[in-house]
Amino acid sequence: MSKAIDLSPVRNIGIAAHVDAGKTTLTERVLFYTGASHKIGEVHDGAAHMDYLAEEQQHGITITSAVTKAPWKDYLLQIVDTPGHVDFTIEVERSMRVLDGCVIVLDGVRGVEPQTETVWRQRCRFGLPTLFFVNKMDRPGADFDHALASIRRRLRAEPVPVTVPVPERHALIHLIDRTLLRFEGDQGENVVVTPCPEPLWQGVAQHRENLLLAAAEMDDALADRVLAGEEIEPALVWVALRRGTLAGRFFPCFGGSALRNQGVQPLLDGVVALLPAPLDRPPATAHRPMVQTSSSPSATTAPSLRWCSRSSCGRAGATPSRGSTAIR
Ligand SMILES: Nc1nc2c(ncn2[C@@H]2O[C@H](COP(=O)(O)OP(=O)(O)OP(=O)(O)O)[C@@H](O)[C@H]2O)c(=O)[nH]1
Ligand SMILES: [Mg+2]
Repeated sequence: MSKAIDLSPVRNIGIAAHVDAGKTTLTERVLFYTGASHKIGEVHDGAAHMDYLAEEQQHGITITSAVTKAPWKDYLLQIVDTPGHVDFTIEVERSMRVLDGCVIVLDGVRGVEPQTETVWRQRCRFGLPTLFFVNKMDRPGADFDHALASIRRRLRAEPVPVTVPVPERHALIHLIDRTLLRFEGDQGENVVVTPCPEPLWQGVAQHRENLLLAAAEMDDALADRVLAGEEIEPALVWVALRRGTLAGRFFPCFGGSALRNQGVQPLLDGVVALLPAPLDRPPATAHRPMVQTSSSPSATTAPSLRWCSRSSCGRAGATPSRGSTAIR
């Protein structure tokens, strides 16, 4: 008799972004912090575990999607690192079919870029609950608020910040817990959590307010308490944020710098708390290809059918006719 597997602690997530936003660098940190790998492999050294093809290591770019497993606390993450280059966009598309949620990585200097818009459209097609990670906050010119504004303007989506980077202190402010997080040790493996000092908190108080208002949208009782100015327990905020994220109402945003080992562990906490388990997702639907049978009453009127693989569609004169079925 087959044994039932509990899927509630499983998170099937993809990492998607414009080329060079830092997806593989981020995934390498995930492998290291979760203990799935004993050392961090850097893309620029041609040593990233996720870029396993010789061509990927040689050129420092991801070409194929690669999947890996990593345990985080009581959860199991199954992560797909996708390529960002436009030539390999079909790799992102085929990965999204098997995912339950995704993390879209932005470059903190550039914000939303052209290929970010493409992966956003792909994510919309599959209705995937999504978090953002604003990476490269160590770079001169990085601007978290600008990145959030670009999500609003170019993707027409509502970003809700959860962690706000403080690059000059090599730290993050956690808006739900009201804490300051510093990443110590050679590779940022020790997360030191202290209450957020008042002067720093003043700078992010508006973000906290926006976060609470977003959470309040999902829960009337919580809304009353937020409007009354009461202190809200973090657990309640997480539950409301999860509800809004799964419903696609808003998109929690985390910040940091994967290369400098900052901000990855709180992102993982966000992934397990906010993104869906497989059973939280609606069942996948498959489309039965139209089959022409002589007994079918519509057979004589049905448009001509032609299976069209991606390669044959690309050939001159192979434009799919009405009613043809693309196999992807
Ligand atoms: N300064 C800085 N550089 C970073 C950061 N994260 C990644 N990089 C660098 O950005 C470059 C691209 O990083 P990747 O991780 O390969 O980016 P990617 O999104 O996986 O790239 P593709 O898969 O080819 O689209 C590498 O040189 C990284 O070292 C960061 O947080 N800060
Ligand atoms: Mg990559």
